[in-house]
Amino acid sequence: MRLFFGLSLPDDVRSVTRACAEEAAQRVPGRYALPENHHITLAFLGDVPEKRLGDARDVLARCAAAFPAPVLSLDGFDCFGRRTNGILILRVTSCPPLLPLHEQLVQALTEAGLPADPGPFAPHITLARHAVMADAMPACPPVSFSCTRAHVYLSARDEAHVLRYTPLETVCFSSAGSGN
Ligand code: 2AM
Repeated sequence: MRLFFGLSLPDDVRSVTRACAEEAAQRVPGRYALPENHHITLAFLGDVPEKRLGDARDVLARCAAAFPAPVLSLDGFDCFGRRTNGILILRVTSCPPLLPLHEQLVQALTEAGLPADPGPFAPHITLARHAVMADAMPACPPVSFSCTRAHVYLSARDEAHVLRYTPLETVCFSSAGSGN
């Protein structure tokens, strides 16, 4: 099974990212992700034997329990890769920053004998692949939200061959200092 660790979006934030994608699609051609699939990747594992799902969950649970619930903000449109055939993203900033969490996850996965893509890591929400970027992009609404939970996601195609990201396991961040 193809797995990754990630953060889901509250419904109201997903409405904003959906609207951002719809607005972007007016000027940026590309293969747009399903809004249901909008997420923030924390670490990508790749192919993992089904019997090791519990070990992957334990890694995420341990690292998340030691990390304060982050407050995330959408930080505008950007592009990974080539502007003529790139990945259209929304940048995400986090308080505290997510890079140390990503590094801890990669280290803990490696120690557990699980695969882990070391990065580079830049928090983002993928809106479209094979995007042809426009010279000017609209502003993205100033949205902030708190994330209390992280998920082990399954990346798989459904019966109609549509790619879906499904949370299989859910774990909690530390509540220390977050007011939760
Ligand atoms: P992204 O949209 O956040 O970049 C499932 O494949 C998800 O894992 C992708 O949507 C992608 O999320 C993320 N991912 C991160 N590193 C990856 C890699 N090396 N290969 C494939 N997907 C990766």
